[in-house]
Amino acid sequence: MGDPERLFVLTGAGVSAESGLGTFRDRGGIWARFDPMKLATPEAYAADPDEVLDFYDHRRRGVVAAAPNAAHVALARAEARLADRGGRLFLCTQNVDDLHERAGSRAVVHMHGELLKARCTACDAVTPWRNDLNRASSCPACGAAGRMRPDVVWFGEMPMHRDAIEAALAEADLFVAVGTSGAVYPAAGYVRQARRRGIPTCEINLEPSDNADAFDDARYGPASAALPRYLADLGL
Ligand code: BV8
Repeated sequence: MGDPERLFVLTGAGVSAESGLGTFRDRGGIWARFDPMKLATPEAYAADPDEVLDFYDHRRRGVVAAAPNAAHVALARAEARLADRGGRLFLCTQNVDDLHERAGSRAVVHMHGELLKARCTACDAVTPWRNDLNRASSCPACGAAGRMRPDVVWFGEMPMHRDAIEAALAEADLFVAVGTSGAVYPAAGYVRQARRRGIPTCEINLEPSDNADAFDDARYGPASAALPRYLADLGL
């Protein structure tokens, strides 16, 4: 394979695992301990907003306290190196943390939203938000109280930035998935879209993911070691 010019990277919770943020589907993971249907759906929020807001408050505190690891840093460095030689690294993350940004990545597409932002369900304004949210929280844009929710994508909601993601998939010459189980759609389907275009695909994960057979290359190990090594092999 020649040097990639248009690299599409999809990241998942495994990239942030070594920063101390829990993954979802591993043994002891977030969805092994909590029912996602009771915490990460619009119906759950309508039925019991306090419980849903508490769950996200706890996770937001974890994100604020965490720090990027070597996997985040390697991706930021690769983005800059590829840009220097006229290429582009499109970083699409399912993660709601801000560790890619804090490692120095400039253009991060958060397809499942961002935990450090809140959205007003009255006026739709999105506001940076680092503190707890509760039913007294009011919207800085319209003043409505009790209408703020985490700006994340719940099950049954439409993922964000779909047009930019589709456009990047259509022009990529290498697709790499890192630290994702391949269990949640539409993200889990991107590798097959890439394969249909005939471009090389690689997964970097602790163990084979649910759709490991869809990739034509794989590197297994902790992302903090396997990803920098892989990017170095690409000259990035
Ligand atoms: C939608 C955000 C319609 C907030 C989350 C079939 C086709 C299409 C859709 C569906 C379908 N069947 C069902 C659906 C609907 C559903 C879905 O996929 N359900 C699944 C469960 C079957 N999808 C949706 O509802 C989505 N919306 O489809 O809209 C649509 C869309 C497009 C076009 C037309 C119509 C919305 C989904 C949003 C879900 N949001 N949460 C929050 O964080 O609370 S889910 C959650 O899973 C996470 O947030 C994360 O974003 C997502 C993916 O998880 P991963 O990142 O992969 O994490 P996981 O723990 O699973 O895996 C971690 C991996 O890392 C493991 O493999 C592990 O081995 C590895 N690892 C661990 N440590 C390390 C490591 N690897 C390397 N190094 C390490 N150190």
